[in-house]
Amino acid sequence: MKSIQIVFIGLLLFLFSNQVSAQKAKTEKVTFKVYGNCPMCKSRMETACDAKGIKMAEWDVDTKIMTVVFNPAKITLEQIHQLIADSGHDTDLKKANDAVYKNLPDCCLYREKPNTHHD
Ligand SMILES: [Cu+2]
Repeated sequence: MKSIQIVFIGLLLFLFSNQVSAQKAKTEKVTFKVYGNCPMCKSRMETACDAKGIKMAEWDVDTKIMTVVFNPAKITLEQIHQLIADSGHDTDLKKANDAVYKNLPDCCLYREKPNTHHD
């Protein structure tokens, strides 16, 4: 009886691990440019990416490159660009709304002062 249970548990684990790898295969990794200045910008745009379908979002302050791992079945790349633009940051695809942009802290105004924090 015990051996049947072990075989059964083994089978469950096998099915489960297959499912996990199937989910992993569904994600896509992209990199694109997002304009911003500082760690505050980084946290703002990464928080904006805290959405369904986005597994990971990381922005590099120096290169201005955003790396996103997402599930295309749940969210489109265009929607991701829109989320970031909605937080006040221009991407190479979507421009942030001027009103939202103007509400950013002074040091984050990357359009007029792209070199804040680098002086
Ligand atoms: Cu900033």
